[in-house]
Amino acid sequence: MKLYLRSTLAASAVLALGLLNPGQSAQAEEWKFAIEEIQGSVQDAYASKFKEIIEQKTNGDIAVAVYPYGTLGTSGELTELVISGIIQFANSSPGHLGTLVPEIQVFSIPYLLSQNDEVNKKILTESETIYKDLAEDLEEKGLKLLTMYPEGEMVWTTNKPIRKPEDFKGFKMRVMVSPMLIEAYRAYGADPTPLPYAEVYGALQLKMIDGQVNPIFAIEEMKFYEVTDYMIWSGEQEFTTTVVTGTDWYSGLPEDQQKLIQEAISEANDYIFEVQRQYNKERLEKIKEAKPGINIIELTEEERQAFQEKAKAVRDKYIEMTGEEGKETLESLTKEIEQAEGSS
Ligand code: 6CS
Repeated sequence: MKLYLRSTLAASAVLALGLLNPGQSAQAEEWKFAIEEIQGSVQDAYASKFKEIIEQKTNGDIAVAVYPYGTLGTSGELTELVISGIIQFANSSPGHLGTLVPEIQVFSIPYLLSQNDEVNKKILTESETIYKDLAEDLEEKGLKLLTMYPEGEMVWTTNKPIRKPEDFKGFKMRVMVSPMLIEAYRAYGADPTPLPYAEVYGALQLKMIDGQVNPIFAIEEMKFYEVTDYMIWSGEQEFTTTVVTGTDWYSGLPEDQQKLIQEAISEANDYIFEVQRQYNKERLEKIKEAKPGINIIELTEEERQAFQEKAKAVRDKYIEMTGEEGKETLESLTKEIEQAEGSS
């Protein structure tokens, strides 16, 4: 186990792990799975399903403890704990992983993934670009990529209507801590403000930022709708996440346990695609009930095109940041998406 930790917060998570044992039997081996979201979220549904499958398949010989957001640290710190082998699994979303693995930010390029859910499902579970090229990039940092899945379309929640790039002038838009996302909102003409997830509500309330972007289920459970007046669908992006484990830990496992993990990942994947769809649908109704005055705006095709046009520059920025290898990743992923769209 690598014991070097880059942040003191991550080190304090180690202490928290000692104190926060969610109570498994003393005999059971325990695998720890940290998520970037709170209980009741899409990531929680996935991790809970994974837990259920592992515990059932091993008759409880292996227990999985799920640690929700807020118990062990920020997204970046969770990734660090996985690399160090202190915890075994974590969600690590591209929007946060970009400072460590710049190539993964391909998923932060607006209007890259399809508008067709089935196409995205196929890409996120089978793409060679993801499971060969990007997986190698992660491997170099000590992370084994187990899977990727979508969590729903990103929706802007704002304090004013945004219908065209000019409306973003002087607008402080909160983004995840990713250089690509900063470039994306800069390209739209906004003033991007990277902040950790836990600070978004307070920053909106105190008017330090003017808006944020996330899938509907998150807007509901994090109560962002309480402190913003508009929900705007721009069609720019699907929120995606990865599930990672530590390369050192995983490669030290017996083959049957590696197989068990792969099976549980695949079963949990089948489950989550439907669950995230349902969560996003139901939570929109909850938001409308809780705040009937919320303004719902769906940008027209023409309005979306203006943002799409601006987003073209973001592809060049990605290549600038990642070089020849990133260029190949972007091209091969784009080709795979087009092919999947053609045969859907
Ligand atoms: O906006 C964020 O930072 C977060 N959004 C979601 C939906 N999940 C995790 C992530 O940290």
